Amino acid sequence: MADIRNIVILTGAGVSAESGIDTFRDAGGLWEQHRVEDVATPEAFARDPDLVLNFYDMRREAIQTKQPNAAHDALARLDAGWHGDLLIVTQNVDDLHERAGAHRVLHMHGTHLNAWCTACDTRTPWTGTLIDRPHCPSCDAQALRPDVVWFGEMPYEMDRIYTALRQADLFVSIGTSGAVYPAAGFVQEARDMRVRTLELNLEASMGSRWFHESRHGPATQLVPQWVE
Ligand code: BJW
Repeated sequence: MADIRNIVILTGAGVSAESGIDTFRDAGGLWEQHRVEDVATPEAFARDPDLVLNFYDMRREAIQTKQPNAAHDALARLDAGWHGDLLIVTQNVDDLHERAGAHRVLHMHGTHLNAWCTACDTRTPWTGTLIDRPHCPSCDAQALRPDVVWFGEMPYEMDRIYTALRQADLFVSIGTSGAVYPAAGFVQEARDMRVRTLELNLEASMGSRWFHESRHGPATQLVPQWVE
């Protein structure tokens, strides 16, 4: 890492798997229990809001009982001690990076712990349920939804992410299948900019072939080994 100054780290569901949070596409993952079209699109929310709100209420409640693992801890240590630019771009809607102590975290697919009012566009910290249609604390409308990015919606802060990628010396992808764009395309963006790329994942992902180096194993082992 001697010649590395600026790092972009992309994390996915695999980094939180060993904290007991289901991934999306592994055996027994979330999408085996719920078809993605039924719960993670704006059309699904319009068609059956109770199903969607219940799905997110259950996950929001479960996440609050989970704890950061050794991979989150190692990334938080790296964040605290790294003097160059560093950005942890997470696709995860949990807050385990922050609870481990990381500060430079960007949630490109939003967070479970906000409610978004579609009437006044205010985001409010939220740990309770949404199925009972609470009123927005700002405008009183009953128009709150989970502050997460569904298929067909624009992920958050893309300009900031691409700027960080352009300025990076190293791009590291941790625990993500490479199935969902635009995150799955970051490795190719990085390579186009001649940025070094490294994948840390349980197994070969859909994007493994794009990385300069790919290491396979559980995040709680690979990430601390890479950081120390
Ligand atoms: C471990 C481990 C351990 C397990 N240790 N590893 C056709 C072609 C290309 C694109 C499209 C297309 N048709 C439609 C699109 C666009 C679409 C898309 O990508 N669809 C694909 C299905 C093809 N994308 C969108 O619609 C996005 N918006 C968009 O594109 O806007 C336009 C735009 C264009 C250009 C620039 C900018 C914008 C929005 C995508 C929103 C995704 N939303 C979700 C739900 C969020 C809320 C919620 O949580 O419910 O985000 S879907 C879901 O997938 C979630 C995740 O963040 C995301 C990625 O999943 P992730 O994290 O990779 O999890 P898994 O389960 O897939 O993988 C886990 C990995 O971990 C595995 O590899 C395991 O091996 C590994 N692992 N245990 C280490 N212990």
